[in-house]
Amino acid sequence: MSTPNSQESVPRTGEHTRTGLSKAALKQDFLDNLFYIQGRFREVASPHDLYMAAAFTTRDRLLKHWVESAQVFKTSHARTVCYLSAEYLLGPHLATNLVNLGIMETAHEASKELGLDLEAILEEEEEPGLGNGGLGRLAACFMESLSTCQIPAIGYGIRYEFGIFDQAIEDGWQVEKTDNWLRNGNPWEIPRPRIRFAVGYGGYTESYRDERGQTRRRWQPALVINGMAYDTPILGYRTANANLLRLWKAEATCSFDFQAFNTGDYYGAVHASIQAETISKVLYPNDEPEAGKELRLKQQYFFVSCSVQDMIRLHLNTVGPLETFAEKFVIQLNDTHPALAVVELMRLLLDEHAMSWEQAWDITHRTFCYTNHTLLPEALETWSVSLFERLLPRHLELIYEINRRFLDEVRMRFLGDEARVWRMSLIAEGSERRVRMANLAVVGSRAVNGVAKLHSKLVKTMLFKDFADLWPDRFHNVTNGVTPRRFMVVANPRLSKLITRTCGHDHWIRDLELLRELEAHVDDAGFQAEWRAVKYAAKRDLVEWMQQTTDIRLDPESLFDVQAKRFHEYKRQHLKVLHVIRCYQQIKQGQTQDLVPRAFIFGGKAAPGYFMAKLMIKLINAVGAVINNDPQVNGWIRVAFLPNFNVKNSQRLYPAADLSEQISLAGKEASGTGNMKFSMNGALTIGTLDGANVEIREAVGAENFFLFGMTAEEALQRQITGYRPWEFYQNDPELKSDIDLINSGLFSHGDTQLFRPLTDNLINHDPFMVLADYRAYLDCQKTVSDTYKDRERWTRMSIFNVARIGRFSSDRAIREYAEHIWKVEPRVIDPVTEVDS
Ligand code: Z2T
Repeated sequence: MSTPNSQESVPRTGEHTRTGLSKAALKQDFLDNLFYIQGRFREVASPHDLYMAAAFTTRDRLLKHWVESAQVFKTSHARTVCYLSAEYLLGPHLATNLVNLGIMETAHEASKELGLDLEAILEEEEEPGLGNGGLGRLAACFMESLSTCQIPAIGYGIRYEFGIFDQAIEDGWQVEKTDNWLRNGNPWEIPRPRIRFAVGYGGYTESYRDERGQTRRRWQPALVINGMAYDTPILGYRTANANLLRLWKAEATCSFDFQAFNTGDYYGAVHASIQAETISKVLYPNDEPEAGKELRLKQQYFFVSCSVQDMIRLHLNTVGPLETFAEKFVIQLNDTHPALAVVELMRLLLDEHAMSWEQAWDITHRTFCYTNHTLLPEALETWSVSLFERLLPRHLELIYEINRRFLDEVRMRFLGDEARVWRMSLIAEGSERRVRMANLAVVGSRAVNGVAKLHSKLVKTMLFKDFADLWPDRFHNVTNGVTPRRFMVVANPRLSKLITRTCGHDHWIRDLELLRELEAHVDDAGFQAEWRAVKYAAKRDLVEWMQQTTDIRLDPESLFDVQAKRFHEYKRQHLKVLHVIRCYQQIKQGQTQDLVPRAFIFGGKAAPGYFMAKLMIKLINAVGAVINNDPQVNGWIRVAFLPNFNVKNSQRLYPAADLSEQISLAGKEASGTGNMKFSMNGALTIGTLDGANVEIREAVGAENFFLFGMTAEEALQRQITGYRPWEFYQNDPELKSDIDLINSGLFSHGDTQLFRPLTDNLINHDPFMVLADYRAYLDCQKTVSDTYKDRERWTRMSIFNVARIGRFSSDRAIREYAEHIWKVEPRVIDPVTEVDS
């Protein structure tokens, strides 16, 4: 529903309304923006000028929906989801916004008539890489699906000045380059200088008497900085709903400390403002917490405090008294990074709004929900009590009080079970006492969920077993999903057009289960040929791009075998390398009967401080250098490392993949989301029964999935009974010879030590059981090769993968959250009618 007011507030000046969707309107507004915003004529415009003009032209069209949505949500008091995430891996905005506005085709035609190439303009965009990997990308997919599903939502996070580093490969090693994504300006964000909040750090707490003579506690921080809001509209697919992504930038409370200035300490005064700005300066490039990083805790508290203060302001301005806060807002914690929000809401309700503990806790507890994204113990966040005390003394007091009341409940329920009390405490006791953020998140939330069926089961039965004993109904599963708008329509227009033509409609884009209609065509030889042609064209595109960026030549006729994801031992990129080396040795020995020509393509970043992950990257490039330059083998196999795997580059990769490598040790990968993106683009999966692989296999059919390896249970059992990797090394001559070849120096110009840390670790410790799964993996890869030789069979399997992948749309995930976790309903925004289309 649109209010009469907002109808009139959309400027209408004849044909070019700045919001019209016709080709004529797009052309005129593009030229206007080029002139009035970039200050350029068409003739002298740089590619970047053209991109900016296209972005502003598109943004104008978003703003109409966004302002309208905000107005309706505000006046109708719509229940709103607040998604709190330290990371948003958004990827380029322009193409997805054009698709969601329904004007991609029109924009293509408009560009052509202006003598411009829209593809080249899209290439110009530098993506906001405000995340590390799956967790940050999931937040971005969820924001898009929230709008598409028409659920009122605000995403809160940090406006990092530098996102995830750009990866260069030099001499085979990863080299990190700073990501200066704001350098040329960001046309998608709207600064909100009026939306600022003060955030305190340090200082002390004290008791005092309030006006009514009551004794209360308060916090006197030693340092106060400001957070300022930057808003980015996120439009849904073909809806008028546009939600808000609100990212906070840190700044000094006043840019001049006059006291210091007057005493002549000019430098000191400016220094304070630089210190404050440091807080939102850079994203931590680790997918695991870095021990004791004070700035990281400051970042977490910074964005959490701004966000909760913003919600309280919104509530007071629209609904009224805070008693109904939990009815208006539900807060979703994306892992424990924003778990401090539980304590911050308590602090604000108690200290600033004078609520009783009971009422404040009731509201807080009914507001929060928490998603866990990992079982790896090293990835579970804890902060030392002493750091907490120094940085957030009032919050530590509140955590102690939450803990005291909580542990009383545990003692009451499990009489005399002090071991359980120790395990469940929010404070880990030991030589250094630490705050357990995951326990805080579970205690503070009304719902806790994992991100795939297997993961959620392990969350409930292993990680948080004690909590599930106490509160069994608190634990849920919501399997992850990804947005088909970006990962199919934008990334793979050829496939999308083929699907639309075959189905006779494009409703599948908003209702992905409709892809099932493709099954009716799976035996149609003509359709199969078109399907293969689409994949071949995508492979050719990738070949060309790889040639330009890395100088590596790939053959589009070969099987494109791809592993692209963050580098981590548990993801087992080294298992893939052992397979590559096995193929190499087989070819060298003239045994090619089991092979098909393959391109082994790797992509992914390693945390800068993760030595083993960086060594794996070096190993891949070293093996590649030998293989690619050996004419005896390079007709069969090639190895390519695609540098700087980010959202933009991922969109080149998914459409071109024949085989998707999802080979983590079972029980370690919480869900995986790349697995879904590959499958959506017609790649077949070789994978373990880990994370969402289990459900993908169920959905596409076991006969269309290459399964290998131990189950999570078997892996656990083996760990318990004692795993001896050297036995595998000794007993399997091929495995031994593959590892020995690495140590021979063949791939390292005679250096027999370079890869020792990796090979020694495999033989002696192998924490992720690479050697135990090696033989099963190679056997399975033989099945892959055999299957690929039967092109028709492979094509049918590929079609089945796409036809049955509908469940893994993030729209489905969001609807499950909405119904089972958030209890929130869609709120449809009626589009303001166009005057010129
Ligand atoms: C991350 O990307 C994931 C988990 C984390 O645990 C941290 C980061 Cl940065 C704290 C990933 C999981 O590894 C992956 O399995 C999952 O699909 C993804 O989150 C989204 O849930």
